[in-house]
Amino acid sequence: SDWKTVKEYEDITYKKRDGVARIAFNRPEVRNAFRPQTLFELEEALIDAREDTSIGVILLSGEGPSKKDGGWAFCSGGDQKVRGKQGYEGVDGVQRLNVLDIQRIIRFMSKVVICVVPGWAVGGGHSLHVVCDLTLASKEHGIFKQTDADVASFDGGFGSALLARQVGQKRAREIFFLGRDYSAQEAYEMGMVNEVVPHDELEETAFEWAQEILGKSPTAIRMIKFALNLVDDGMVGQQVFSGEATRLAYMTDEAEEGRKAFLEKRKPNFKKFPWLS
Ligand code: 1HA
Repeated sequence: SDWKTVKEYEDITYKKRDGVARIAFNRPEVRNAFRPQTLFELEEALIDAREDTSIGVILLSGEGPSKKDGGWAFCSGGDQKVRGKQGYEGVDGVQRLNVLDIQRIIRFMSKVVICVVPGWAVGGGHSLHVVCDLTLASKEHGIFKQTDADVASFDGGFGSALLARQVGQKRAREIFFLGRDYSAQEAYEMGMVNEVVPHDELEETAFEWAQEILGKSPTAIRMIKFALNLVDDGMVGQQVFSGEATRLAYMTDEAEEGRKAFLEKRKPNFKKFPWLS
């Protein structure tokens, strides 16, 4: 089947096809920089995809190329034109750092998020790629760059600490302290990109990766994602992982007895359930 647009937005595109959701930044003239509105739209789409039980994989990408100069981008981070003293200013006049909400949704989502990088992944856009479960990048146009220290910003959370888990401490410091450009191939060699793909094949390859994942056990994929997060996510990691354990426990006869007993206003009878060794 073909991609079906879920909803028309101003700053993003959002489509679904065969168990896959594709959400893409759509401000190619500014290298897909985000403003608060972009992130509110992204949040709504991500939550819609998360709540849709027919969707197992989300592709996060950037539309392009720019009509101005033909440049490609995944995302160039916060829109510096709307940056104020307390964050990025929305049309409501409120200044926010709401990309952090997006990072948490991706990190704690019970589905796989694949970052599809057709061009620049820069600043807060670089950090979004870091927090996604997998990254596929365009061989010709993919460029990774962490400009935070150039514009006096810093992602001291997943954007840096998780990056160090992926590429090692020395490389993470180099990426942040020098802010150089790294090709898709260099990013692959550092361990922060899963595959370098010819530009023309990037979208189809991402869809194929998604289809391969969709052939797996949803429970196993969820448990592994949250298990891999757990060690770095502290008590929230435990909460998220344990939530899945609770879900599995709910599926047992033992849990059923507990629920039934309450509703039937009687004492639960757990006698038939063994104290496993
Ligand atoms: O670190 C955080 C946060 C940390 C904690 C909590 C929240 C956070 C939220 C956000 C961020 C950040 O994202 S800070 C980092 C912000 N981003 C940047 O510093 C990247 C700025 N852009 C660039 O370095 C370059 O534009 C580029 C490497 C992405 C692309 O270079 P290129 O290909 O040479 O294109 P360029 O001509 O520079 O850009 C094309 C157009 O896009 C320009 O506009 P024009 O002159 O045509 O009018 C350019 O101004 C615009 N543009 C690019 N990036 C941004 C942007 N406009 C606004 N904001 C941008 N980020």
